[in-house]
Amino acid sequence: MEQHKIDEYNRQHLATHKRKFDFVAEDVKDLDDVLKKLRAFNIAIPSWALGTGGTRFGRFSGGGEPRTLEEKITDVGTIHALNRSSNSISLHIPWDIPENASAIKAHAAQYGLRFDAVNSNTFQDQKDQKLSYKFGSLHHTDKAVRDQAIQHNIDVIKYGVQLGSNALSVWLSDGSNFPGQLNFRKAFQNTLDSLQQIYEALPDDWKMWIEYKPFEPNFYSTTIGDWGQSHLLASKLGKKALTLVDLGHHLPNTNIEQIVSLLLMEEKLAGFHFNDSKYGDDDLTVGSINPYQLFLIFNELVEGMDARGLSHANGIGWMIDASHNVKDPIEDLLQSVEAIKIAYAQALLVDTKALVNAQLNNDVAKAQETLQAAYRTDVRPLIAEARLREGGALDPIAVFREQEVRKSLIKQRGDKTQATGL
Ligand code: LRH
Ligand code: MN
Ligand code: MN
Repeated sequence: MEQHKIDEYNRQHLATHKRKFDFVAEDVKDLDDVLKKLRAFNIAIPSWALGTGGTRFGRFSGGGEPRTLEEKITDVGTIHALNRSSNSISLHIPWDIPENASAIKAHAAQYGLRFDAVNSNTFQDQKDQKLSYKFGSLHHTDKAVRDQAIQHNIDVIKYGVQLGSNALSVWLSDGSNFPGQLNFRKAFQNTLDSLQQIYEALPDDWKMWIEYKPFEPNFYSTTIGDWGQSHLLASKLGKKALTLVDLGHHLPNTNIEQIVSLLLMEEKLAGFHFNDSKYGDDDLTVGSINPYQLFLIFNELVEGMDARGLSHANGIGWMIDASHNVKDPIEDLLQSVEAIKIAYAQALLVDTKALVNAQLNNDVAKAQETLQAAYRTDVRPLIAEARLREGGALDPIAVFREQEVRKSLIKQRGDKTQATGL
């Protein structure tokens, strides 16, 4: 994406933007601070989201999908050039294997990208794999299978070290499909023991993010099924182990913002896999179904991080985990990043003093008014302004379409490409 094309688009639309920006900016108390925070905020892009996702019933490629890790990085580079808020990429191994780490690192650096958490995969069998994960990996009844899965995680850490990453993200599909299939206690103890061995291989400045999920692919029990089980493991393992919250990994109506608040308080919040859902782990575009929930989560984050004097931009993993099956993946990711920034900006606008007063006085209506006043503010011009000041596009999707980026990707890569991943 050539910078002059972005600049040209911005020049043409500057007057309209200015009018909208001035209108909303007038009522923002700490405008400079809000813009500074929005400019610093970045969200990692998962390497598996750049191809069109599928379901178990089918997969419909959109064309021009990245065929290699280099091409995936190039696409993240396009996203980052447009929104200036996606300066890192998270790899899933072995879907993406950085064989030549220094060349991959240099390719990413060209676009101003670094590597976020590396994800291990012991939920599928790979072609030349000796033992099967059909009945689980780190929790398996057979020590040889556990050892194989432990070794895979250690290999993933090694790749991550070469890339300059500093976190290992572990999601296990381990569980059972029928009552009686599994001894819960032994499965949990095996998992803990396996994670302990992986934990020992973590470099000093690394973290282990433990993801939970209530069901799928197992439909009776999941060994790390909820935040309690993840937190139990993380607290037994030690300071470097933390709980990762994937928004899609909750039973319907779970109060995710409350979970986030307590994990943050306990210094056990690893970060997020952002997505949205109506039914289960739908992996829909962030903010497409329940943007109010997203805002409430950010409200807890801003409040909790400010209380602990934490920088919003660092210290927590911000990552998208979605892989859409009908949209253009680049447009989908641009929308997701935008939705996250909208929720964040709205949370920054909450009148904290008024909210604290309302809470102290048990003024329930005032508390709701205060939150919703921020939520119902159209903050999009603030985000556009922050993006503009970083050199990004006032409207990233409009530029992507105007420049016919997908068309040229199809021309370069072909119409029938299929990226590795989900
Ligand atoms: C599991 C999950 C986990 C995987 C990713 C591909 O549902 O959220 O994070 O690594 O999907
Ligand atoms: Mn996830
Ligand atoms: Mn998921």
